[in-house]
Amino acid sequence: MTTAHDTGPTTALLSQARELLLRTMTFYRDDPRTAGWLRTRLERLSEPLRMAVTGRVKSGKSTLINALVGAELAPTDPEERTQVNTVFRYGPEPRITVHTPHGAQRNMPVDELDPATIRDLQRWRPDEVARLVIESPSPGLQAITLIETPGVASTAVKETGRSALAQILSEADSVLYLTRQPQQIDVQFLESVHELRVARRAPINTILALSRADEVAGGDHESVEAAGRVANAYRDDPKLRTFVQYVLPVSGLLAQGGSTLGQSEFEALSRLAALPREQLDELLLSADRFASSATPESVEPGTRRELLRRFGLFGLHSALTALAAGGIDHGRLRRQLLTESRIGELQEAVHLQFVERQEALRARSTLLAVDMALRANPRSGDKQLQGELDRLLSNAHEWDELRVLSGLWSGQLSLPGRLREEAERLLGAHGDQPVARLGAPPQAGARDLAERAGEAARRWRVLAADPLRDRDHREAVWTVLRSCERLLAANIGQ
Ligand SMILES: Nc1nc2c(ncn2[C@@H]2O[C@H](COP(=O)(O)OP(=O)(O)OP(=O)(O)O)[C@@H](O)[C@H]2O)c(=O)[nH]1
Ligand SMILES: [Mg+2]
Repeated sequence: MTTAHDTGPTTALLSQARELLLRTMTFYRDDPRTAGWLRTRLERLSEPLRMAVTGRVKSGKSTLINALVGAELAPTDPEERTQVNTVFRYGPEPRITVHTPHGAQRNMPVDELDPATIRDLQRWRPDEVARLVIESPSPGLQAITLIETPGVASTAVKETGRSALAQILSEADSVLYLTRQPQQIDVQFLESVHELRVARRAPINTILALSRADEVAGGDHESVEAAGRVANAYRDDPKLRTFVQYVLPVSGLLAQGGSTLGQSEFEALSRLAALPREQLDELLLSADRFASSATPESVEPGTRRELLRRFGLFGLHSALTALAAGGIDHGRLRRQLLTESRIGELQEAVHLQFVERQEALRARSTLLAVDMALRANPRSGDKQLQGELDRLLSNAHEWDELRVLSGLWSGQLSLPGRLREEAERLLGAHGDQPVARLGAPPQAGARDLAERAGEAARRWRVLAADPLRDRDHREAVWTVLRSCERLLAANIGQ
């Protein structure tokens, strides 16, 4: 992060939130459970940002996590699998820790992490295991910790009676929500996230991924493109856009396949691609035929079944067509699968919306922790902490920015096209850094940035003075203006 960002207003917000958390800890110092719980929240501030990967049962959460981590760690299965919150975080050595519902922890020594071990642990019941923490030295986990939650409306969530929502929000700073196609149940869930007291004032950042995109339109060669069109349609859906910052299609399976493609898999695929075209086309007619056909013997059915599990029919189609055309080596095939999966766009969205905004997101989680502690343990003398919490929730410009952005996206606020684009950019929709907000070239210096911020501030000041607009509109314009002024202040005199 740049210096300007480190010393910017968001950092001030985070340190105020941290300060309040410390004071709340002192307030509950004679209550070890609450103080201990608050201490874990404090420790999280020095760890990577936490993103919950949640959504419908079987929406491909584990597969996508593997793709983001770059290793097959999370077990993926056709039957309902992930029953407990599973945290995937960076650690220098592979390690698994089991947390019980009563607060105990048990370290499980492992030489290597493999899905089978994790699968066995995930089979434990939620009343035996509250959380699994998987540590891996994978570089994919250095900037962000991923938390898979049981699917929305899954048996685990129903059985324990815990709301999926409460679980997620006490665990994560941001949410990646997966569904193959948004339905009422998804909208209800996203809406309820938004209606929490803290979230009403400080919106929770959410990306919606239309998952398993390679299966749209029957899994043929146009599937991922078709999924892109579906995502575009939802991008303009006012109801969804009230709750989510970003909508995009992704195929976790192709991404996982691309990021973990092994040499023996590449060789088996190459042998298949060398078959006469007609034989290959026939083999690819259906998943059944591909997996169980007696021929070709050069790649036996067991291997074909495994290839089908790993890449799906669409992935096989795409890989074999590319290999049959020739000139594709292992590295290129990996890149092709990754491009088709559209994982790069998802990673970029995660970076722009979450990693770059992490100070504001961490501040929100910290305030949420204070709110939860105060609500769960009311006692005399807590009014002052409550007042301070309310003040931080009401006054932070960061929350106003997020609210105006969702107002613009959901259509509750309207601005003429060009102004709207500029407002979105200045509010940080394309990245939190000053260069992104000001639409400046990456190498722009502080002076250039200050000039751009000054010009933008002048333009928005004129708009803010327009008396004909309604209150919401005026407030939105004021918010953009304040963002310009902050950018100006951060870059002036540097
Ligand atoms: N074709 C295709 N299949 C996928 C994709 N993602 C996941 N799958 C398959 O869908 C099934 C479920 O995938 P998981 O990743 O286990 O889904 P999940 O959401 O973690 O499932 P639960 O944790 O049990 O709710 C597996 O058989 C995966 O191979 C995808 O992008 N494309
Ligand atoms: Mg899973």
